[in-house]
Amino acid sequence: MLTIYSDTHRLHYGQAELMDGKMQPCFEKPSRADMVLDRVKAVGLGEVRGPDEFGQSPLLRVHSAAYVEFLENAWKEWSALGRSHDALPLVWPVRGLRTDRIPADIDGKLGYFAMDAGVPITAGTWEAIRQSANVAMTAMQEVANGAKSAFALCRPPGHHAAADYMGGYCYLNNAAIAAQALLDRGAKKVAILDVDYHHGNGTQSIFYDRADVMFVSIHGDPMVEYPHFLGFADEYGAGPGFGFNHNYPLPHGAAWPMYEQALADGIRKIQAYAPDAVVVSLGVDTFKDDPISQFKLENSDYLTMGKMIAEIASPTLFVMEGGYAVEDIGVNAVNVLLGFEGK
Ligand code: OKP
Ligand code: ZN
Repeated sequence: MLTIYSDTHRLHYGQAELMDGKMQPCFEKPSRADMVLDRVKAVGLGEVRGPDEFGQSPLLRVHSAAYVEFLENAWKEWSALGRSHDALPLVWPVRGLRTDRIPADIDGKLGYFAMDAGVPITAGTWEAIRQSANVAMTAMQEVANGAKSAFALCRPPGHHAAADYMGGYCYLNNAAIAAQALLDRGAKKVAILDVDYHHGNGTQSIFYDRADVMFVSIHGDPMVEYPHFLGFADEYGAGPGFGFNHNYPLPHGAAWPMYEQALADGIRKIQAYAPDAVVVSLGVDTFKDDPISQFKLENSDYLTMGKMIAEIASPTLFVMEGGYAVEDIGVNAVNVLLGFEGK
């Protein structure tokens, strides 16, 4: 399987995130991608190539122009005030506050375009997220051109990012951008299977009212897990999209037997949909030792996961999302790819 990877991800490295009431080193860090790349090479998964340049048009197919412009300029506006630490939002337009005007100053903009404070913007963030989307697009192109599969080793991840907001370490929604690009290249139906531990709220919201993208997600129950405010089982889609969204919230402590049932059911939904291509939002924070997650998957479960995904028998684009047990992220992510290839 071809892997697309860019070193540019290194330009995005937040200094700290607020968790459990204290500032801590960011869990979403460059070594995550290094470990996955090392494992891709160690097992000889296949060729590794850099991304091509796709410009802004594929981003604008899923994100608003105002949001993309904000991402591009945020660091400039922040640093122009003499600030040198990471830009972080601190105020949000919740119930009853106005969202009909975009603030002019950077503190207002950060809140307007974010769902939480887990999205530091640094000097290199724009270049890193742009290239992360290019990585997804380049791997997408391979699948559009007839490859059975490809692996987009994206960093930072994307599935919490919606049309006009960032959140949960995510800025541009790489999987959504790739899915839309597959449609733009002639696919009639694309299914997105999100196996990251956290619900892919951004991806769901982008395609919620559409029948040409089915979204299936297995994740920690939002009653007790981030992102808290989306990802429940009764979210089936809206309007023409009704019946094309399927959430499988699972309790803390869920191990493979319970996970497998949800995955098998989600895969049946995708098979019945008969998509022209599948995009897998590949997060491996379902691992038992993940420092911020509460599922109990083992290294070998990821091989089985890959085998099950292969049974969909559709061209498949894997897009890297979360996974914070850095020692195991490479083994787990690449096990899914090896399992898919029947190894
Ligand atoms: C990004 B991805 C947990 C705090 C969670 C944000 C998690 C973002 C995960 N107590 N903070 O889905 O892996
Ligand atoms: Zn996650």
